[in-house]
Amino acid sequence: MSWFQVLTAVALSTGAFAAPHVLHERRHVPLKSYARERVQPHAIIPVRIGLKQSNLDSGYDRLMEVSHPTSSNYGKHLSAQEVHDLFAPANETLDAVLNWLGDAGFDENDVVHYENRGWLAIDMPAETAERLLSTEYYEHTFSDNSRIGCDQYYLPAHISPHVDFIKPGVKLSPPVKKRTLEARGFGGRGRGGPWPPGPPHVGPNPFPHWRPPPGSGHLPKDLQNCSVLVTPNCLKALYNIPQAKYSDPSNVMGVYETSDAFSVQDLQLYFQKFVPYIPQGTSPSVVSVDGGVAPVAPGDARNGGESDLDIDLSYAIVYPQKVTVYQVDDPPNASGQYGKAGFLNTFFDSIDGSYCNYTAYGITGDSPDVDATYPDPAADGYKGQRQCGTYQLTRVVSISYGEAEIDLPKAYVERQCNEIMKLGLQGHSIMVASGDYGVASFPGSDNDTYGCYSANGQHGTIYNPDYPSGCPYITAVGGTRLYPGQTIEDPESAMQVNLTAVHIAEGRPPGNPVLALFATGGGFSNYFKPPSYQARAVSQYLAAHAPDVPSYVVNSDASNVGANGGVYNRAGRGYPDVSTNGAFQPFFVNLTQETYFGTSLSSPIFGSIITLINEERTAAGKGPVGFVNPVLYQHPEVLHDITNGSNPNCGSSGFSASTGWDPVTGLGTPNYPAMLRLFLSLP
Ligand SMILES: *[C@@H]1O[C@H](CO)[C@@H](O)[C@H](O)[C@H]1NC(C)=O
Ligand SMILES: *[C@@H]1O[C@H](CO)[C@@H](O)[C@H](O)[C@H]1NC(C)=O
Ligand SMILES: *[C@@H]1O[C@H](CO)[C@@H](O)[C@H](O)[C@H]1NC(C)=O
Ligand SMILES: *[C@@H]1O[C@H](CO)[C@@H](O)[C@H](O)[C@H]1NC(C)=O
Ligand SMILES: *[C@@H]1O[C@H](CO)[C@@H](O)[C@H](O)[C@H]1NC(C)=O
Ligand SMILES: *[C@@H]1O[C@H](CO)[C@@H](O)[C@H](O)[C@H]1NC(C)=O
Ligand SMILES: CC(=O)N[C@H]1CO[C@H](CO)[C@@H](O)[C@@H]1O
Ligand SMILES: CC(=O)N[C@H]1CO[C@H](CO)[C@@H](O)[C@@H]1O
Repeated sequence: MSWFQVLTAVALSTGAFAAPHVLHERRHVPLKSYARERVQPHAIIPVRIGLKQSNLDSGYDRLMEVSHPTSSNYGKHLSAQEVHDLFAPANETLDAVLNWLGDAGFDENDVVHYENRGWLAIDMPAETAERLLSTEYYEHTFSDNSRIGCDQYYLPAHISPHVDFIKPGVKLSPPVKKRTLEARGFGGRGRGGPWPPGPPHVGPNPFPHWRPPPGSGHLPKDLQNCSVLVTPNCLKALYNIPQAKYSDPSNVMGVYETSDAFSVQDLQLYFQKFVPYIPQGTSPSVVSVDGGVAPVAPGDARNGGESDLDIDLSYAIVYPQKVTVYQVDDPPNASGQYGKAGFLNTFFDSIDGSYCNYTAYGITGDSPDVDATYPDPAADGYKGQRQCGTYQLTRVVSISYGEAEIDLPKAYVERQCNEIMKLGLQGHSIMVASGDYGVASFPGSDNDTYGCYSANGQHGTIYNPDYPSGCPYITAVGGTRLYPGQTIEDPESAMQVNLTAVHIAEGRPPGNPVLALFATGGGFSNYFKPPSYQARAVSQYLAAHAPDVPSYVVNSDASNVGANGGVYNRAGRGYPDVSTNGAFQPFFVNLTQETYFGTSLSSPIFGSIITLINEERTAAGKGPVGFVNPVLYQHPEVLHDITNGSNPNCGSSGFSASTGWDPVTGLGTPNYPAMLRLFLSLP
């Protein structure tokens, strides 16, 4: 360790506190409305300092270099080491921050420097942290947990430029919500019932009096009912997907899960009925991140459906290829359940080596409940060390979880998005479900029944874009559907299902009014601009098809969201990028077949299709496709443009699907043979 060698000769232990401070981060909306009290002065807070990384401004260009179809370096992905070296914080950044901590009286043994050089971890009493950052730490009480944070904090002027952000800080991560899980109590199980409550679903036969449409007579029997019961055969017919034949170990399909867990028996029932060539007993490998546990028994409260259906769909498309589940966080306090951590952090740590050694140093003790920390002191908690760089990430991973972008500080979101960029540089393809309530976030988000946003004089009328869909380095997947009179030969529409009406048709109570607005998530980020690969698509959409509602142009700290009565940011990154069917699909959960809805279904379908393309490229001696957006925006002709339907919410009409890219269905649904030809033609 050399950092004390660079200390100035007069290292005053008060210097760190006396230096002139500048405001580093402030919450737009102070958290005063929650019950809270000052953290006890002697309580130990695990402080994490995110260092500014170098070369991040060139990250986008580096990613385009390996992902854009016209680049001569297409497909020449970087190794993990090359990526780490490229972005590691500059030595002067590290030296400056270590000197500052040294001035404050910390010893080098107090500070843990994470392997990828992005983070410093240091445990300190609350009163010390408060002096260091000129702030006050509060413990905020929520219904089932409490989290620490502050409304703003300051750093010395010469340190601020070297620091991304500090945790705990202005970020109080909201409880992480599963795409479909947020519809808690909506899908048949009552409010207050078991957790997780499961994705929205209805009975096995949503249209009891339905008969195959007249135009379906010439179709094979198993394809006649595809408008009301979307089986794997229907999906394959819609997108011309052949039965898979490869199983190269490099192309195992990955799915991310937290808290929710699959049941082996449910998978078998699905395979038996809908994909009978998959042998009974087939089940995914489970990578347990920080104590994640799966599978569970069919009747377990954690078997809410999300994992079952992600795995069912992946196998149905990629078998004989294998599937790996990243089961993230220990069950009693899994982040999805108690919202203790940004929901992707522990996952990215486990595959990217940043949070190691956290508990190996420093003071442990009565640390208040801040982030998911391991070993977890809870009775059934995970007792091991936090995992860091332990696992290889599969080439493709599908994530059907998300939250409202605006609930996370911009710097936090940008930093996590950069991690996704680094994975793209290494040749990984990350898919995420784009959301299920149209232009709103989850019902209940931001204290709004419909999940809409309120600010700048507007109440529940501002659109509420999704995280991580707004990240320009991810492939956000929206949902589509057929209408009951249609067949697989008709074009699909945007996924928009009045679940209230379906409930009534089934003779059930109508349920929450939000269910009438169930529709594919889409819109424009408040934190990211349209990336260059998307800029033309977005401007064409806005020029020709902008909805008849006021908009705003977001400012650099996103504090003017909703200004002048605007309801969406017309200068934002648009999402989704692509879409696939996300309605009327049958799954077995807790041994019972029901019919499921949501972009949770769409993301694993699209990810599995990318896996098939990677397999063909492997067979042709080529590498993985990595980040697919630049190729797809350059060649929208390999997707079926979806031009019907919309995603209304927040008291207005939302956006409409239209010719070309739109913030409802993106570029459209896969035309597999055309996509394959294109990707095989690239180096
Ligand atoms: C940064 O520090 C490391 C280790 O002290 C050293 O090996 C490296 O050469 C330094 N890099 C630069 C650019 O000074
Ligand atoms: C299709 O729907 C009809 C009418 O409900 C039903 O009789 C038939 O069994 C269904 N076919 C399949 C393959 O599910
Ligand atoms: C699973 O089904 C069984 C039998 O119907 C039921 O008793 C149990 O409560 C169900 N489990 C959950 C979590 O819904
Ligand atoms: C949420 O809304 C309720 C009812 O409108 C209100 O009483 C409460 O203060 C709001 N809470 C926050 C945090 O805005
Ligand atoms: C949804 O369906 C219900 C029942 O048919 C109807 O009352 C309601 O107006 C519909 N809502 C929308 C937004 O279509
Ligand atoms: C277009 O979408 C509307 C709902 O927005 C639906 O009622 C209609 O059937 C769809 N038309 C076609 C041709 O798919
Ligand atoms: C992954 C990592 O950084 N591991 C380190 C944790 O700390 C021990 C002791 O200093 C090192 O030996 C490991 O390399
Ligand atoms: C099952 C379990 O140990 N749950 C714990 C999760 O964390 C909360 C505090 O955030 C505890 O109260 C629970 O006991």
